[in-house]
Amino acid sequence: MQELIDSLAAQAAEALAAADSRATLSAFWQEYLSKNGKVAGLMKQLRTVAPEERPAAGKIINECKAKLTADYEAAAERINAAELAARNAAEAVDITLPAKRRPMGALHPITLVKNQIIDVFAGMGFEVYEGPEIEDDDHNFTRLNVPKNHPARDMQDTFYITEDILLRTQTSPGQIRTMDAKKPPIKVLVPGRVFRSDSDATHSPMFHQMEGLVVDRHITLCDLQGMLDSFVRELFGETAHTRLRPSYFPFTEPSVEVDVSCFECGGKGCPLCKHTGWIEVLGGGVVNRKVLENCGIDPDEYSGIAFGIGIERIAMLKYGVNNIGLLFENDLRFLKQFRE
Ligand code: 2NL
Repeated sequence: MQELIDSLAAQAAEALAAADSRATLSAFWQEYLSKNGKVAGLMKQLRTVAPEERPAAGKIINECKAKLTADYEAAAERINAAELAARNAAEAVDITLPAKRRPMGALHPITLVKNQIIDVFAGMGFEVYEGPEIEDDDHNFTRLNVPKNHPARDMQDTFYITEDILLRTQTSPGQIRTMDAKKPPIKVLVPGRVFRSDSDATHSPMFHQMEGLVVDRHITLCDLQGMLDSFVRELFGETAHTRLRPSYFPFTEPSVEVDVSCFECGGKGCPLCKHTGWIEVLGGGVVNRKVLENCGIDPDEYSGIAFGIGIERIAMLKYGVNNIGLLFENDLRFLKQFRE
């Protein structure tokens, strides 16, 4: 019996030393330590041993089993550690490798120009307000002194939703709402989408406008030109300056068209300025007394100036775009040129 046990112990020790994976270890356990394994087999053979020797032999088998179990557990720990180390080595990430570059989006040229204009006027102390795109006739026309039979109200220009509700044709109703909400001094900039039934190379039925309004005591047309002079210097360069030409809008009196000295040729004449040296950039004027009255502001105490800028027009001039459609097609070959 002792010989059998010694031989089994030696055999088992060899098998365990050779075990190098979970699979071979599991096979070892099946062969030696399971219910039908070789150690259990030895126990069954105890019957063949003389009764007086059985307790001693049983004790030796139990000791052998305990030692094999302990050795098995030590081997399991060794193999698990080795497998973990191998996995860590295989899955290691080289953090010194350069990162993959992801393509970055960019702001649309209209947004770029809108932000540039807001930055300039924010620097002069303007707040920004965005009004609704769907307006009523009262805010879009009546309060702005656009009379009932004025051509601007014509069905050809305005998108009506009902007889009284329409898509705003300019952002001025936003300034009317500002004057309703607060007392002078007012310095507000209203950017946003506007809508007119008009479409060709330089007109789109939806376009973006930026209107500005200042209402305070002693505001004059000179304030408008001074403000716009510093605006065009920031947007078009240090040598840019403005020229006012008389014009007409129902909501301003006097009204002006504002030209900027050509930033392409400096005023000598070129195709961009059609050889005049000047480029029309916006319209404005002194707020009509009737508009102030319509907003509950006393025109004998306060006066105001206002202007309206077409954002697409500025973007086209600045970036040399000759067809407004390019700004709305969202062709990436066009848009990628504006990545800052
Ligand atoms: C243009 C230029 C303009 C205004 C907009 C305005 C707004 C209020 C009062 C007075 Cl609340 N005026 N806005 C003034 C002059 C010109 O836009 O070319 N518009 C057709």
